Amino acid sequence: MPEIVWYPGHMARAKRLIKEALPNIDMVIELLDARAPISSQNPDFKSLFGNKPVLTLLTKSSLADPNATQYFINKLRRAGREVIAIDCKDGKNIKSIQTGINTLMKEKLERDAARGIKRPIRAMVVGITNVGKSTLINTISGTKKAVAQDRPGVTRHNSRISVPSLGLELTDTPGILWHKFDDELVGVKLACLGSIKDEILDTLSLSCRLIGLIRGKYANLITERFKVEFTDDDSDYDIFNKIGRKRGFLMAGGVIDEDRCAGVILDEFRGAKVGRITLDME
Ligand SMILES: Nc1nc2c(ncn2[C@@H]2O[C@H](COP(=O)(O)OP(=O)(O)OP(=O)(O)O)[C@@H](O)[C@H]2O)c(=O)[nH]1
Ligand SMILES: [Mg+2]
Repeated sequence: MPEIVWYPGHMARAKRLIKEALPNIDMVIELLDARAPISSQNPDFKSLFGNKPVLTLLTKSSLADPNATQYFINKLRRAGREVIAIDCKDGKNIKSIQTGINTLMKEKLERDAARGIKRPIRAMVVGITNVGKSTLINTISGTKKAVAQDRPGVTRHNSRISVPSLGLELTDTPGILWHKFDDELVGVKLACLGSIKDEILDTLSLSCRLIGLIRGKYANLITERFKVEFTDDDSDYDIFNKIGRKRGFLMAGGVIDEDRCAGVILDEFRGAKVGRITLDME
């Protein structure tokens, strides 16, 4: 698979904007995609956020394998992290976010109360592109102030949204990736999730890599969704071809329309039509 050019210039700028805003925030809300809670974690995180309290939210949890989500929650909690699995589409655990924030900010809230001060908690929402930062802010604030769309790189500037009823001031930030993936599989997984622009990807290779990632643990979901049978002897591309034929994605001469088939496989995975699948596995 050709190298993915995933670090457009605007991300360096976005990272700078985040750094500049940090002194004026009380805490960080870190969003990880529940379908890849390890791969969607920014390795520069510690150096970026230093000692700020961090609430970690696993987003889009209705799309992820619930057993895997529980596994990763336990793992992150054992590492001392405050973590909640949420979903903005079905509202799962949205109310618990406030509790998580208050737990982390307990000392500040008590200090302010003792002094008779009432100040909002200033939280910055960060995470990779397309993980759901703007959607979360809209969900918490009950507004549509943050622009949210199903493509990466929608938010380009920091913006502050006040939620006086909850005593919160939320900062939406542009999604950032990091400069180099130590493991190229991380890049592949983030691309499968839709966090890297499809235009810069070879979707045929990507959809075959996706099949490769999920065929072991979730072979039954591939069979059920696409009505194809396969064995260990089939390559990922063989399975791709079977899916294309079954769906009738054929061009003149009976050749598979690979672009169309790849697009459909990626779309149906991203929309969890194939099932609830987590790409990080341990
Ligand atoms: N199913 C599901 N979809 C979600 C959830 N949160 C966000 N989405 C979808 O994910 C897509 C991206 O959401 P955004 O809120 O724009 O993501 P973002 O992190 O702000 O993205 P950038 O600004 O590009 O970095 C949209 O199509 C949302 O509807 C969720 O909890 N569940
Ligand atoms: Mg956004």
